[in-house]
Amino acid sequence: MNFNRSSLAVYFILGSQNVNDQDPLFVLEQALQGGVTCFQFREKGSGAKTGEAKFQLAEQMQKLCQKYQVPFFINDDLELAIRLNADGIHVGQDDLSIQDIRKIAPTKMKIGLSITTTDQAIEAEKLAVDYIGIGPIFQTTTKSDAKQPIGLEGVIEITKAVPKLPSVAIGGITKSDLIEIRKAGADGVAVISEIASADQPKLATESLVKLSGSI
Ligand code: 3NM
Repeated sequence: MNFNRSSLAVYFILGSQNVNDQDPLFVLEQALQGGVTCFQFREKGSGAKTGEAKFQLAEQMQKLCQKYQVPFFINDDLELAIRLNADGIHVGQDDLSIQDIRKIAPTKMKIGLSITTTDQAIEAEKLAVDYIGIGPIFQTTTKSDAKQPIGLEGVIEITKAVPKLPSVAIGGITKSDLIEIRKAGADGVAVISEIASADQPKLATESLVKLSGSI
């Protein structure tokens, strides 16, 4: 598995709590067929699976990502990431620290960190994480404890401060925002609803991938 800046172009995040009637594995495979460039398993919030059920879903999702050769990240569960030998782990500001992750995780495991401010981005660069998730950009109903949106101006300010650090923008992003977000300096967009809540997740993904390829 190869992970680099371009892996962030169309970054899909999903947990079983993000789908209504559909099978999360079906939605993921549609997204993979549509061309997502990175995937994060984020099983969090009300109704989320835990324990063995969470492990089994993660394992099946990882197999799908391997089939399509798409990097597989786990959100905020280092034990699970290690057990599955995931390509990467993604954490927030209040989760396990990057230093603690490095003490336990295999050195090749990639690390992503969520940030909202320029100071946090500068700190993330010092910590030498592999990428930052900048957000929330817009209002989102998917994450109940999301911070105040920072808008495109926030993306511009942060990516100017840490131009060498790969970044993906997140929070309330739809296809009509993709070009502006890339122009603002982010290497890609991370979405849940735009794909998971679409009538046709594969088509929704293809739209994002096409726009991304037009830049
Ligand atoms: N993290 P949607 S916003 C998982 O700001 C997540 O760090 C955010 O979902 C952050 O694409 C968010 O449906 C939810 O808005 C993204």
